[in-house]
Amino acid sequence: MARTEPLRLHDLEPSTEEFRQAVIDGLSGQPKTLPCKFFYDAEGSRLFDAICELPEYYPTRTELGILSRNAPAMAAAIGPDARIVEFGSGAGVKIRLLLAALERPAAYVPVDICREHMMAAADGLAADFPDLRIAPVCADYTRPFALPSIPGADTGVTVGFFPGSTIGNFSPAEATAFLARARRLLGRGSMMLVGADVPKDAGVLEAAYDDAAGVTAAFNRNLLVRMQRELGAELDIELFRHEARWCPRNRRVEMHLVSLSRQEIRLGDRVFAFDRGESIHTENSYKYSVPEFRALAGRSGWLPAQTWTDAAGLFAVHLLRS
Ligand code: AVI
Repeated sequence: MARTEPLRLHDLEPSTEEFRQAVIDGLSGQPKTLPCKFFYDAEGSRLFDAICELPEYYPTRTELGILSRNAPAMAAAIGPDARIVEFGSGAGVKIRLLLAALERPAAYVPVDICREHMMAAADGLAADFPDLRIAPVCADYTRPFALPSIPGADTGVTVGFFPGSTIGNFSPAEATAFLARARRLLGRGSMMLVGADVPKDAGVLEAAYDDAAGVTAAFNRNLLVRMQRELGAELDIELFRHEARWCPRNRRVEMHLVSLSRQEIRLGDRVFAFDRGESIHTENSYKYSVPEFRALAGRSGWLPAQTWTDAAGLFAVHLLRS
């Protein structure tokens, strides 16, 4: 199929109003929180791509290694004419390894919260895979959404692709609910490939989330930049410090913005007071051993079929069958 039309976008990007409400809700609570999905405006997506290149941030290169070594086995398990739905498609680097190995992939549906970033990646893929039907959906995939119908791409299996250990940014209960929802969305006979980071040494984990070049700190503080620019919030970014903490009890890395002094953030007629040392909890990144993740997938109705890891067991990619 030669491409003649520009890509048609299904657009459900969160509104500024939704961001404002999330900030009001999150800063009114105790402890203060902000949802990590708001990291990903154009600048946040650019910073995240830079994080993926950092020496300390092992998940991306480790997962890329697993995918490149095992893409033929994954493609054999999936079969021909597959439709791939990628949740949080971002820069679209990993999907290329899978698409290149698959036999006649029929369609690709990237789903991402950042329209600009996703469309740039989808345009690049369209140029490199001219026979692939690409139907981008700009949506918050933590909320229900519908898949676009793609004429001519309905003979093979539908496969959800969720790499990068983004599943770890949900709580275990949310992750179970998300996987169950994805199973219903993808339909009968579907499969899912999920990347999940594995617990390891605290020093390795904390360095991965607090790199020497300060890119992750800028990524975290970009939430404050967005609050100023998009919501007109009055705050002093310099008075917040980035912190990453490995919490072994919860098996998660937490990211925080810690207030360096007693201060206030003003948003319209709302005032949010901070004590010195008080933080905004901005992200959790849960880590799962292979058996822990397979058990979680099982609780959401999937059958864990195969798992691929690297030699050091730093990261795992799981194939689930419905
Ligand atoms: C997108 N997600 C899987 C990343 C992670 O590792 O939890 C987000 C991230 N936060 C800081 N560095 C990377």
